[in-house]
Amino acid sequence: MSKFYVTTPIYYINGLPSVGHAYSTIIADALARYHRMKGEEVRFLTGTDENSQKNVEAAERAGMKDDIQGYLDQMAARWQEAFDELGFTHDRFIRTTEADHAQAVEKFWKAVEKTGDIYLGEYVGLYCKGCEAFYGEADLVDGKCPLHKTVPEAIKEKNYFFRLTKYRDALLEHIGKHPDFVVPASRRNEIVSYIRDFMTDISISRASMKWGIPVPGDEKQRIYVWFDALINYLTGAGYGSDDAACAKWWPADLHIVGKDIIKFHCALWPAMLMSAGLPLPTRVLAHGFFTVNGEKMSKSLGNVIDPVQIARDYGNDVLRYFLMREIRLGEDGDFSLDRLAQRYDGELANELGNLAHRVLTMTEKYFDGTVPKRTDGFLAGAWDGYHLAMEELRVHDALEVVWKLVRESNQLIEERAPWKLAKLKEEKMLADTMYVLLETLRHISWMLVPIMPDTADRLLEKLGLAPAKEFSQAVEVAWRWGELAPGAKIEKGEPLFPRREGSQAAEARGNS
Ligand code: ME8
Repeated sequence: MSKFYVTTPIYYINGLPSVGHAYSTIIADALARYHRMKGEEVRFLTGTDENSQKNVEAAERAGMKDDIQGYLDQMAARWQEAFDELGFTHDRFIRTTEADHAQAVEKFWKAVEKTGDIYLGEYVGLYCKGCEAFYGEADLVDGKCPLHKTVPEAIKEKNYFFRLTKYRDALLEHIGKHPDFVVPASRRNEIVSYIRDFMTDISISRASMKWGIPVPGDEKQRIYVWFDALINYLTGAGYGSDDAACAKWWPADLHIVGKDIIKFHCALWPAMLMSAGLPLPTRVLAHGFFTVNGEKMSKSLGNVIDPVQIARDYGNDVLRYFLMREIRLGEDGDFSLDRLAQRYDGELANELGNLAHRVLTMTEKYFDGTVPKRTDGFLAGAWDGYHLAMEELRVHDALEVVWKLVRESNQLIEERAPWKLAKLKEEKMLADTMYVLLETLRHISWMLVPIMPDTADRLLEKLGLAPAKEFSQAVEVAWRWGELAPGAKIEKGEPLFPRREGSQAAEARGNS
């Protein structure tokens, strides 16, 4: 049986999850669900990056400077609650302050040391705490960090260094040979130019910090947070604690990251793995960043959107749908509550919700709520297009395939006008039309399983079927045309997407 090991970045917990953090995790969740649906063994890892100076400062601000771990415990618990409420299906929520992670980091450090890739050197650099990274003068804008607009601190100390430049050629060769290593292609060019022209050895310990994992053999130094954080992907596979699990899950099949952290994932991380003698992850998907109503989402602008609140207002599936539909995976985009409301009214309530409602109502009316006799279908190519899009990490295109079916079905209703067929007693044509519509709805449900899991199960229930995960045969059977059994009872129930009070669609309906 093939396996799929997918990860998200581990998040800093100096604040609560924003819709940006939810975005990476939603994509990972959708892909995890897709591979589970296919019957593969899946491991989905997410969690929190806790050995960061940022978290320490947040603890100090919260009046918990003497109990940093207590602060982290509280925050990690709040992140876990949020992720549970959002319905994420991660197999592990990893925290880098956990014991098995410290163990993995120690083992990894020693492996890299043994290769001769760690040396002691003097570090003089400009450190941005916001980024947890050093900058060269040339990287700064008006002497400030380009991301955080703060003046970085000048730091001079004896540090351990990692011989990153030793891996320059090997990294370029790997990326050249595996065009899929960095997706999408636009990011690949960016990373190649960084590796070729800018990459230097990096300092991987701090003498000045008190929080973090101690350097093995030199307890006065703490391991640089990024060196420790990246190793979480190995810890989550079992490295350092469970060799059999690690052999099964490593290498990861997919790391999902935002475009802000690709240097770490596509240069530093693979070089670290090469040095430790471990295989590299198969793919790194760098998704884009989104703004909020055209502006960067930031605490100082006070425009950080809380994903849990949106999910409470609209439902988890609506948040998932919006993020995966509005933003082409890999590109930048904008998050706007107006756009979300528009898509809800137009695509979810009107197109999908209405389709289900009309088809089920007509089945009740003309066939006493039972599925009519089978007929041939018209799904040609839809599943192929859907699978290809999911495999190539174009979730937006997979949704496009689904919406094409939704629109074609609505169009079929208009063209065939079942109410006219009923009047004219065109029984065969009426039965064929209704079977095609019901069976297409069943296929739509299955395509939505990874993307809008609650909606998929509700729709299956309306069609008189069990939830997707209770399907007892090979899933390919569910994807075949004609599996909806004639004579089965449907269950219209409540609308999938109730009209919102005050929405234009609701007003239009009220006026008609
Ligand atoms: O970088 N649009 O953690 P972090 C899209 N701890 N994605 C966004 C976003 C936005 N506006 N804002 C945040 C770190 N993200 C490190 C990672 S991994 C070994 C260590 C997402 O809390 C995106 O995935 O700053 C980005 O890469 C991540 O949150 C950064 O989270």
